[in-house]
Amino acid sequence: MARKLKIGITCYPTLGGSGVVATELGKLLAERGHEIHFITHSIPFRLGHFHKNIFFHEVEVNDYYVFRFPPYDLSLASKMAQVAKMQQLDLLHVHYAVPHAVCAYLAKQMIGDGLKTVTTLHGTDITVLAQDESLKDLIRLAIHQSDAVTAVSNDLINETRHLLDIMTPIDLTYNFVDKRIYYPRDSVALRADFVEPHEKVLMHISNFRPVKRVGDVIDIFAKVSEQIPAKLMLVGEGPELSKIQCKIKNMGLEDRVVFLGKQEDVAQVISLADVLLLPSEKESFGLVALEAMACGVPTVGSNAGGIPELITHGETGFLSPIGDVDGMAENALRLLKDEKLHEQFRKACIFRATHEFCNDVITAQYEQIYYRVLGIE
Ligand code: GMT
Repeated sequence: MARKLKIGITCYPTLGGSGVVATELGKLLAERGHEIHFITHSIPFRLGHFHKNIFFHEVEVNDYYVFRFPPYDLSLASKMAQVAKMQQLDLLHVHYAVPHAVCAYLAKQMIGDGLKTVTTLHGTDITVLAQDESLKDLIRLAIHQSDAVTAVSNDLINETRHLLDIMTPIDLTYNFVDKRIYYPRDSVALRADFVEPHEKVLMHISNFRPVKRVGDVIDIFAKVSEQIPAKLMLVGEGPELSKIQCKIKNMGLEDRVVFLGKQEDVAQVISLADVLLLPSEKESFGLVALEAMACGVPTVGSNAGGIPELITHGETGFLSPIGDVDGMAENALRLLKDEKLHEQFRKACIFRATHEFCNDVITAQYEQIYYRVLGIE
């Protein structure tokens, strides 16, 4: 049996999908007997209960008066090196190239080659930051200096190669869900609090960034609710929220839209939905669509980025070109008007989520990558 590892994990502990994936991965690795050290600016929001193999090391930023901008990146790099030395870490697994892979590179320079680094690319670090010429060389350096690089979809691998001209190997490690948490929850009583028995529920969950095209969500819902009784549930918060609230008011949809704000128990909330709407402009993977899939909820959305690798068009959801709100509304109606079709999709969703994107499979893939960089067979 291969030896248990001591792994440092750095992520944005409060940010969307990448933070969720990094935290869940740490928890699962701890269950498999590895010792996990989170090195982040605050406790990851999905960390949950105490586990004997999980430790948290807070990155504190010194705000000396000489600094116009407190140097978070340097504090993080120092903390990584300090924890690696004290805890004798085997490797650092960082999520996001900027600044985390750069900080890991600095930490390695301080510790020596005994410390290995693994970088997981999640999307925005490449699709947005790598467009910035002034950052390109830095991101390329961070990727080249990592002992292994993984990305959450083939689309993101291709984009990384294309934007940064990177030819070194990148491992594919899809996002995953813990099937012990993400399964169809009983939502009969809860549903009655929000909708009438004859109404269908459409849901959108995101951080309300422009890239999520939440305006399209409202347009799709408006078209759907012209034809069938339905409610739209919006989950999450972010920069576009007030604009979206105005749009809903202007379109006279207030009494048919429910705002749930940020929610912890995503599996329970998603289980309320009949369809998830994800019309994003860009999406390297679309973790929320996987969370919905595992709960038996098909996605209607765009075919942006890595979404088609996750959602099989015509089996676990329907995908249309970005901005095609008419097509998306038609697809949602197809599913919502036909109970037999919806049930068929529901079953296919659960099967695909639990077989292709399940925690055991993906955690084992990460483990193999760790052993490979450490030269342990
Ligand atoms: O989508 C976001 O705005 C959040 C962002 C993040 O960094 O958490 O999500 C990215 O990483 C997720 C986890 O790998 C992916 O599921 C999302 O598709 C990806 N977002 C984008 O590519 C826009």
